[in-house]
Amino acid sequence: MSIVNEIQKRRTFAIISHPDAGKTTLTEKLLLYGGAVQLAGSVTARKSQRATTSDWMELERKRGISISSTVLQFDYAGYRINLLDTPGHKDFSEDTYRVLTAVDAVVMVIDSAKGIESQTRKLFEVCRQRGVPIFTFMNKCDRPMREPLTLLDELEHVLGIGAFPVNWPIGTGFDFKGVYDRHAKQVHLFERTVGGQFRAPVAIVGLSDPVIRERLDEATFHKVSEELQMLDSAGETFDEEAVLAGLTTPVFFGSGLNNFGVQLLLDGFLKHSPPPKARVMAGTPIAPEHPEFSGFIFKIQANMDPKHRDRIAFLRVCSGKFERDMTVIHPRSSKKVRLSSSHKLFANERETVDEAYPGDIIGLVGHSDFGIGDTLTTDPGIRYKEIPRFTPEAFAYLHNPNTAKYKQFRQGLDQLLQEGVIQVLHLRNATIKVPLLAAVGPLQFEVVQFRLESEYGAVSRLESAPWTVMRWLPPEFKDPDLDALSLPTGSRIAFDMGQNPVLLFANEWSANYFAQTNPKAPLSSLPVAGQKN
Ligand SMILES: Nc1nc2c(ncn2[C@@H]2O[C@H](COP(=O)(O)OP(=O)(O)OP(=O)(O)O)[C@@H](O)[C@H]2O)c(=O)[nH]1
Ligand SMILES: [Mg+2]
Repeated sequence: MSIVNEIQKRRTFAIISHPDAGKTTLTEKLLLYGGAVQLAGSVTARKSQRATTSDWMELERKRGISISSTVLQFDYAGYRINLLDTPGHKDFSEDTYRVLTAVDAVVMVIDSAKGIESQTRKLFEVCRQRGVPIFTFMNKCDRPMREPLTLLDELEHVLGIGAFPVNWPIGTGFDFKGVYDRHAKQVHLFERTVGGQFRAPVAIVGLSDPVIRERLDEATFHKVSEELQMLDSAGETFDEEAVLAGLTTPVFFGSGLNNFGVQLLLDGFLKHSPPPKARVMAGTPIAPEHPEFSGFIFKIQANMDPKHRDRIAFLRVCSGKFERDMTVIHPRSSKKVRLSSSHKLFANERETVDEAYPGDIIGLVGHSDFGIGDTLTTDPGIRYKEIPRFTPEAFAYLHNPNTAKYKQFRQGLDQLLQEGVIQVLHLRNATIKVPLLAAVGPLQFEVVQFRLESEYGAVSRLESAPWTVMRWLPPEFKDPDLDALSLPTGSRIAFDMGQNPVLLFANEWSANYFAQTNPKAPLSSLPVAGQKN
């Protein structure tokens, strides 16, 4: 098959939303349709019992929340799908934002009882800035939900995106009977299956079919007929271009847990979502068909498979063909590297992969030099700059109470630092050398502690640190410049992992006060370009 055909059959997308809207549950059901898992792991009401494919980390299973994004590759209906389930919690959002650089489309999941929540709004903004096409799944229709028209209205007014309902719910809560496919003018009637584990049986009939009339009470039938008439008379047609530009979102209703509407979502998504397109590098588009191989690393994860105890770098292929054992340039180190250990990923399972095409996400094992954001390519002219940087807002000391385990503690911490979701800072003139951790949110510290113990056997103790704001100083500042600063009470000078000077403040006010009183020391909320990292 030619590379063009391979590219055309790739679909690479992330599922995003506010915590608990049902991303992991939906992921599980999508895998079921892809035939990737025989029996979708049931996400039971008792969170402690859940065992989904995508939430494979021990802590994720314990807590019932996603902590780290997961890549799942499978084939369905002639497509090669690379699906990424992302964590919703804002403390883990750095991971989610990085994933958004590696995908060509997203499915935004909304809890239909809650509407658009804060984290969904933030993630949506990032997608809009990147011009990523967005597909919406109104989830949890099996429970009392907001009026569907209100939900559409919210998309348009809160997010400012056009909404085109592809299907429409019939009844809600206990009376949820299925969805109406507006294009095919057919009703998909759903039956509940135990825990939604099997593909839900579907019967397809027209709205005026006696089967429907029998199942619907008069009021629901009239309400749905009226709503559908209203949508039709609004006269909007499905505007493919607006969808691809991220200006309109196709909306699907359903219930992930009960498998209602999941196949309609999957089929509708595949029909209208784009294959991999050109990546812009320093203003120049690099087409996926570009003859040279290129890609970038957007995530690193250690110990995914306890049997292997290694780290995987996740690479998104952007152009050309990847072949195992190929030699590529690693521009950051200016080295040539042979990529011999490449894997296809399915949550924490992996399988050697010999070739990959644009859109694919592959796992590379055994290159400690690789960092997040790095480009790998056979074309020396390509260097992607995709990965966004974040300013830490949570700080804590991490003590090692057990000196006999110092080696495990240090090694574990070093490996987790390579994943890039926490940083370690060094206070200037520190008397004790306890690692000072910095992260986007405090839950990351709990994850570090848990993983240090479960993956490295090192117990640790966390001590909160009194700062909430971190700012970078000009990288050329040396000791005399630092000595000359007049610091507000409670502030400290520290160094990041690239030895760049930073300031830690108790709060915004204190940071602003510093800025006013030290005009010669301009602060930046992100490391200035050209700094070491
Ligand atoms: N009633 C109902 N519950 C659902 C549905 N989909 C998911 N849930 C429940 O919602 C809860 C959260 O589901 P998850 O799939 O873990 O949500 P998530 O979006 O992955 O959460 P994070 O990854 O932590 O952000 C679980 O208890 C699910 O069983 C649905 O369609 N109907
Ligand atoms: Mg999840």
